[in-house]
Amino acid sequence: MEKKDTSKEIDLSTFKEEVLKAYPSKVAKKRSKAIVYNDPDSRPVIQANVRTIPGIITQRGCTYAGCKGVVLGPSRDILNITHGPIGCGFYSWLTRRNQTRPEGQDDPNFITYAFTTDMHEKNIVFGGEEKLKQAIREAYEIFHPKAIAIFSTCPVGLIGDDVHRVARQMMEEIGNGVIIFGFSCEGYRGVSQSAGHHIANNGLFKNLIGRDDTVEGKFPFRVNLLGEYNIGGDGFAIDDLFKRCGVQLVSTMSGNSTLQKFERAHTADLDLVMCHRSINYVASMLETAYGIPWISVNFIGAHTTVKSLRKIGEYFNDANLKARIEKVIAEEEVKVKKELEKVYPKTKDKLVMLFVGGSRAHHYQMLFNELGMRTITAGYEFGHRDDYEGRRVIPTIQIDADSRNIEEITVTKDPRYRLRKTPEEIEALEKEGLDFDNYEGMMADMTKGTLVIDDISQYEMEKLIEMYHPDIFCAGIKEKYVVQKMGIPLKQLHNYDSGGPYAGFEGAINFYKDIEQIVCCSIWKELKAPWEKDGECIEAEYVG
Ligand code: CFM
Repeated sequence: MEKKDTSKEIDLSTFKEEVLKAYPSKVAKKRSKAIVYNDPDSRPVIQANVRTIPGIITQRGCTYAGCKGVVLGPSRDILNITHGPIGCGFYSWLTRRNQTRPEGQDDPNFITYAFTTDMHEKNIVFGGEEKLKQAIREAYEIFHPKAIAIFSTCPVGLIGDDVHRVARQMMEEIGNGVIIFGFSCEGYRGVSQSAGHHIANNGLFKNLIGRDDTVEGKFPFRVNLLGEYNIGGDGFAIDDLFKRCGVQLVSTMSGNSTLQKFERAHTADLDLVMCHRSINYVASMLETAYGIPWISVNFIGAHTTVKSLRKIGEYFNDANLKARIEKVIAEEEVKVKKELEKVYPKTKDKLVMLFVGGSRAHHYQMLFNELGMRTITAGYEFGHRDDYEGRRVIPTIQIDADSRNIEEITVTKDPRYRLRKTPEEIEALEKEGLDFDNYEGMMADMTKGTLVIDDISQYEMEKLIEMYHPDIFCAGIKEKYVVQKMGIPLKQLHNYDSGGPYAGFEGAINFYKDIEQIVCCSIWKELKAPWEKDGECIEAEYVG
């Protein structure tokens, strides 16, 4: 494939019309609402979090993946059992590269295991509850975990197995203070993994948070980091920064987490929300029940890391803390600058396309900006309108049948509720630039006229590549080889391929190096798919 001269202006304006041509009219009408041209000031309405049209090849995963794989999966000492056929458990086993580091050699770490009830036809016909009970007994006998979580896959809901009843019964049968809780996170329950996040958040709040009032840690500035999953060691990089700055991390949800950290999360004084898509519900619940304010942060990108650290300093307003933060920033900025100077002339003006999950397609634009690269189009797999347009649009989002399917729990003030800051203090901090309970969304950070596409289809992705020849495409494993066969390098931004950490300053440096290697590698231009070589061309057309 011929490479375009990237210094030329790129005309994206014909894309939408061009891509919609191929669809039957009803599909085209629906897809047209999910493909919009950005305006960072007015932020156009985008269709998001609605069912994918049957027949379209989507990037999305399922509700079970969002609950088990994403939110609960990274915690190391809760024994997670998948109630379902073998594939669901097996394919959600460690492919996300979420890392963990037990403190002592004898501390439990169940992440390396895949626990599943392995339902067979007999269980589907006659019910799987007995098999689940047996699995719990066996797991307890062998591993003696303090907590067991059960995750429902599609057949569980279809045949009516009651995982919550089994959890209660087994908790009674086993005793010993073990906590057992279930999730109704059947794959079909929502339109994507996003429903699974919400279900998981409710479960965390109902079953774990607030169980232990112990206040521990040597630093007085106590924070939770929500929506950081320690992919490729990102969480470790952030932990390290916090330690150097003197910030006490009470709980990370849920990278490198433990049961105890969840149980003590309510003892923190500030919640930092990184991936708002997957966990904004917990931030709101912690604020309502315990009075912990929250702000959004982003540790993807050196500039945003600086900003996020300074926000923490502002909030606690302690001279010593602020000085430590500034010292760390000054030390790290030297290293970052040195690396950036080496790669910038090579990466500058390269074109990026980013289609990932529910927050990274936004957050990683910050790193690409640092490299002087241009994101001409981006989108989420399962983001909601607020992830694109900003949190303020939430009241205007229509609640459809799929959203009603997810339990809404009512959270009230806990007797331990404690105001961390008076309303006057919050107001003063807001004047200083701290933005509480808010995030601005992807559109605010993308330039005018760039393309924002929700739940991109494979066809649309191919069309983008054909028309604009990006220097790098960022997505996941399902897209990787299709894109690479088109001669465009694909960087996985879910599991980072084999790379990372990419968070914090250390992560930014890693990212600069990895991206420079990828976008400056000339091998991609040589790549020809077999059918291109043989001069064959296979094309099909929809005849509606
Ligand atoms: Fe949040 Fe995530 Fe993401 Fe996500 Fe995910 Fe992920 Fe993701 Mo893959 S929690 S929304 S459900 S940042 S697994 S660590 S990379 S799609 S953009």
